[in-house]
Amino acid sequence: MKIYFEASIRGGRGEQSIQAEIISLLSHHGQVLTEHVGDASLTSVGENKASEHIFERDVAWLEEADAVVAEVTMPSLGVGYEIAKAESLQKKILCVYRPSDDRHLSAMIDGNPALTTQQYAQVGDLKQIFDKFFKR
Ligand code: 6K6
Repeated sequence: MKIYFEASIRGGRGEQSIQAEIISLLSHHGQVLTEHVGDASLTSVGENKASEHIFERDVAWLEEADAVVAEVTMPSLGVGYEIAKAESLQKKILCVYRPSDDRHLSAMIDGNPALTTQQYAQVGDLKQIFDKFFKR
């Protein structure tokens, strides 16, 4: 199982440590193609590579992936793009987020019947969510 994990980079790196924990959980279900997303040394400036290179590499990985998991708590243009791209490629997509009183998930994600969307409170809650998603 090849898993494309996506989460905010230039949208903000405040979720990085949670992203790293999610990658660790996902690695029990297959090969995570995008491990760099959780890398603490990757700042909101991103990798020291040209944007064109990153775009081409990430789209190729998306095409190769069997499943896509998106952490959407931190809004990110790149993640929104990747979700739409994955949908057009007919990938199996899971979006996870932590709800809060002052933050609401975009209706374009929450209202999309092609996506499986799950709320969680703590990273530990994701184990059961991932077990169920990857069993289907
Ligand atoms: C390169 C040079 C300067 O900044 C960069 C950005 N580096 C990235 N490296 C790898 N993947 C990236 C990069 N930027 C965006 N992505 C992809 O978009 C990842 O797969 C993330 O899921 C998503 C994050 O989008 P933004 O808009 O939050 O950056």
